[in-house]
Order: sequence, then structure tokens, then C-alpha cells
Amino acid sequence: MTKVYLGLGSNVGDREHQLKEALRLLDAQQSIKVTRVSSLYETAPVGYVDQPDFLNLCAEIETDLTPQAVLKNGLDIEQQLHRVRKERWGPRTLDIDILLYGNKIIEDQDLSIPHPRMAERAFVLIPLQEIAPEAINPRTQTKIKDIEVPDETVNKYHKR
Ligand code: PH2
Ligand code: MG
Ligand code: MG
Repeated sequence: MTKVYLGLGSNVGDREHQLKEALRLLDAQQSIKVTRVSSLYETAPVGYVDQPDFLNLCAEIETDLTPQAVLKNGLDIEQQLHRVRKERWGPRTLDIDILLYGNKIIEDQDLSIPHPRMAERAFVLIPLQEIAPEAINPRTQTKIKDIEVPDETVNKYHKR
């Protein structure tokens, strides 16, 4: 079994419901067990800023699936929760990103792990530091808890 860390975000519709539904659908897979979930965080949009605030969380799963299969699972769940892809970084009902897959480094055309922008994003780092302070980014060999968090607006929404 491999420990995989996911970043989930939503800024359209019933954000909290969609995040919880995504966790439920992940855990319902035979091949995936959701083992830890962070608090929910309300976060100002990063990148394309003219869009609603997000709710973000991070989850730890254990799985024997390949990285590509985890990606496919995430995309299927995004579809089930009615995600419409219009613009990159635009508003979405649900986004599931793979942040870390064990200690593997993956550079495929459609998949880059560790997530290439995770160290620059407070909306990823704060929830990830909550559930996986000792995890290591295999690209930089840094512990997650030692990564300096950028100064963005991130408010704890509530404990699950
Ligand atoms: N996701 C993005 C772009 N910007 N900003 C916040 N606060 N949260 C996100 O999940 C997010 C974002 C692209 O996936
Ligand atoms: Mg994303
Ligand atoms: Mg994504």
C-alpha cells in the first residue's frame, strides 16, 4: 500500500457538500482507503483572482493503484460532481490534485508528482502540514512541516 496525499478544492455550488461527497466516493472505491482528512480551510483564490473563495482540504489515502489510476479516479469523481472545464484555474465544483504519491517522482505528460506548485500554495501547505508534517517531498528532500508557507489568505473554516 502506498500513502498518497491529495489536495481538494471547490469554489462553486455547495462547496462543503462537494468536498465531503468526493471523500465519500474515494473511500467507496475497493482499492482506496481514506485514512486522514484535514480541517476545511476557506481560501482566497490564487492565480486567477477574479473568482469566488475556495474551500480546500487535504486527504491521505492508502492504495495499491498506480498514480495514473489514482488520477483517473479523481477525474471521474470530478465529473460525477459536475465539474465543467472552461478555463485553466477557473471556478470549479471540485478539483482533486495528487500532491504526493509515496516517495515517487513522476513526470508524465499529464501527471507531475510531487505537484509542481504545491510549495508555493498556502491553500495546499496549511492543510497538508496539518495531516502530514513528517512527509517528505522527494524532489527537494524537505519535510512538509519545514516548507515556509506563502503569505496568502487562508482561514480555518472548521474542524470536520
Ligand atoms: N486552485 C487552483 C487555482 N487557485 N486558489 C485557491 N485558493 N484554492 C484552490 O484550490 C485553487 C486556487 C487551480 O487548481
Ligand atoms: Mg488544482
Ligand atoms: Mg486539478
